[in-house]
Amino acid sequence: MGSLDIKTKRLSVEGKLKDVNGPSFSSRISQEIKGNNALNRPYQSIASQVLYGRLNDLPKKVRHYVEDNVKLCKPDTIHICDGSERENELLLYLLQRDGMIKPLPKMDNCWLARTDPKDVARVESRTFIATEEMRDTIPVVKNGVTGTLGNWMSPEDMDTELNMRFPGCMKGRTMYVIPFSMGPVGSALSKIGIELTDSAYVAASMRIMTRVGTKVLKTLGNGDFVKCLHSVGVPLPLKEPLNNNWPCNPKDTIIAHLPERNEICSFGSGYGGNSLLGKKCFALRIGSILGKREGWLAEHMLILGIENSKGVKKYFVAAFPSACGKTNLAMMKSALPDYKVTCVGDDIAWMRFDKDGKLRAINPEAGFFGVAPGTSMKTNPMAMETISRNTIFTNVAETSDGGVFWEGLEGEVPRTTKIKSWLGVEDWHPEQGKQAAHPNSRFCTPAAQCPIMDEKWQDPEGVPIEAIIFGGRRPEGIPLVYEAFNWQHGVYMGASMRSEATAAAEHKGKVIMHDPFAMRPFFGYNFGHYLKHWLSFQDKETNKLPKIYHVNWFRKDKNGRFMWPGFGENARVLDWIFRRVDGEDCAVPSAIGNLPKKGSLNLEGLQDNVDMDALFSIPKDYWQQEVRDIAKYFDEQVHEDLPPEIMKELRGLEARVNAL
Ligand code: GTP
Ligand code: SPV
Ligand code: MN
Repeated sequence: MGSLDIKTKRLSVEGKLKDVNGPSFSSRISQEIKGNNALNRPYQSIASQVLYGRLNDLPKKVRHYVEDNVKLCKPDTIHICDGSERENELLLYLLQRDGMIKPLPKMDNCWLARTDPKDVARVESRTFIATEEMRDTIPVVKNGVTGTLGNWMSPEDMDTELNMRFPGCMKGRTMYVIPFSMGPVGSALSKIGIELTDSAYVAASMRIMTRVGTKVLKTLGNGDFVKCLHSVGVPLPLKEPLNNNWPCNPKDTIIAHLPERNEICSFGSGYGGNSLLGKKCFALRIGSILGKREGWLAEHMLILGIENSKGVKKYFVAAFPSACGKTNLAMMKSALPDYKVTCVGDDIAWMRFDKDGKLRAINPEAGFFGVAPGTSMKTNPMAMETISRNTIFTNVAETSDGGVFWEGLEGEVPRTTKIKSWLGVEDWHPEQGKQAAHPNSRFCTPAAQCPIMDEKWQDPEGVPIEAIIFGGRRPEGIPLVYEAFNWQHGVYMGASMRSEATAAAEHKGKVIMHDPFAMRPFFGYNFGHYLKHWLSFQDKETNKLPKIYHVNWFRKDKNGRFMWPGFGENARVLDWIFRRVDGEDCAVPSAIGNLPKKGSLNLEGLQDNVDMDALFSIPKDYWQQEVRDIAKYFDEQVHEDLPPEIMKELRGLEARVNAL
């Protein structure tokens, strides 16, 4: 229990039996390179390098993984994380000593890190999945088209790439050994990973984002774990000076997943999803593969509880692309006094149908790595309270009185305070035309500090899900909310999601991108097979399938202003969904799905002047173009791997839109 016992199970969706827990990259290398003394050192010789923790306390498999990688990466010293407070103090001390963080005296145990400006977001173009069969990882695209649903490499080519990077990459540095659990320690739904990293910033952040420490090792015993190797890729002594004391190697960055070996190897970036390997790499990419194999779902979704004044409570999940509102919805302060929202998770959901056919979800994480800009007492007071202590901020601006600043906080800092921008510009003013904080600047903060954490947020059984919500940034054409006719139509809605690009990855500009299920950067396997997996849940009669919705908080008017106030006011949409799930007759069919009946959206007390007709309009031309774009996307990108059910849904939509 708690560990990964997947040795003999199938990996390939197409049905080939494969060894899914093969030797790690480092152990293969050490077997291959004969006659290299350093690599052939006996295991015992690394014990003297351990400065913190005891090698002998590690389960044998973990010890071997550490030993192999010490030989490969050649760190000077080793620190085995125990999760204690003493350890946290040590990490923070070392990070300050090295100039990677500084204290924020206005706040309580809060810290500011400024990165090299070249290392500020996930790097999708350098993120790969290596499997024997390309088709296990990505759909075969139409002739002449460049695939956009993930990057594949053969395991042999990947070995070559890794071999050019990892040998000796930790010279002069400390290797941190981080045993972590995704999900409550010991829960049957949880999984364990071991991250080896040469970044103390990663070690300190992983302690916040996941459950780290000795307890995890006890639960693991001699079970299998996801092997997570990370290096900033800057051995010492330095060849050139660092920028902001932030080691990184953008030129050689690679984020590699080897699902057949249960392994992640990430090189060159210290930031976010590139380096905190429990998050996107494990909980989504490797997680979705495990989910396909074992009959569950790993999704880029928040989980929230919503309770009405009669004490009736429901749980919803929602998938929005990166920087499109998950954290905000997950901990919203409802503008409707009749409702209370509680937070289970803000980014990732692991879900499975239980034996009674109820869909249950856990949040595999223990912290929030949330977008800072836009967060304020007005938009997200719960997040503001959460981040007031024990928080690591990265790439935000700082105030002269030792606090933080970013776009959106203009009304909450005294005018007399001076602001230093994330790039170090001392007397920053908006008139200078540059942003104070990087648009992907973030806070890393313990979930337990959020004042509205749900009482069941750590329940090993998970919470029962009654609605699934999809959404994105759609400036045009897409109504505030609509409901799928049924599960299959809902799966189509997820598949056809699109959204404006954001700063969470390297994409430039505000182009509208396809982002099916908000998972485009996070699919661990072929998107066509993923759709088949989602559709398969409707085949089991005992499954109580949640209703599925699409929302859009981001529609704009002619003047480029948001038509809907958003944030706490989104409770009005949750209320309508709540009542629909309860069976209330408050919807009317339209070409694209069920819309709220006139007057059924509770607008009582809404201060803003909202043009509801415009907000819910379904422009025929726009939707005809939408159907053409999606048909082209499916044809080119998913091609023969597109399940016929999805094409049928698209054709149905096309006919209904043409009849508008
Ligand atoms: P990731 O952590 O990247 O997965 O992002 P996320 O989906 O959690 O997005 P988050 O809630 O952090 O919101 C991203 C940005 O969108 C922030 O700047 C928010 O202020 C803004 N935002 C969130 N909800 C709303 C809304 O309802 N309306 C408007 N206009 N903006 C919103
Ligand atoms: C996202 O990009 O969806 C995030 C931030 O949640 S990161 O952890 O960098 O992936
Ligand atoms: Mn995210």
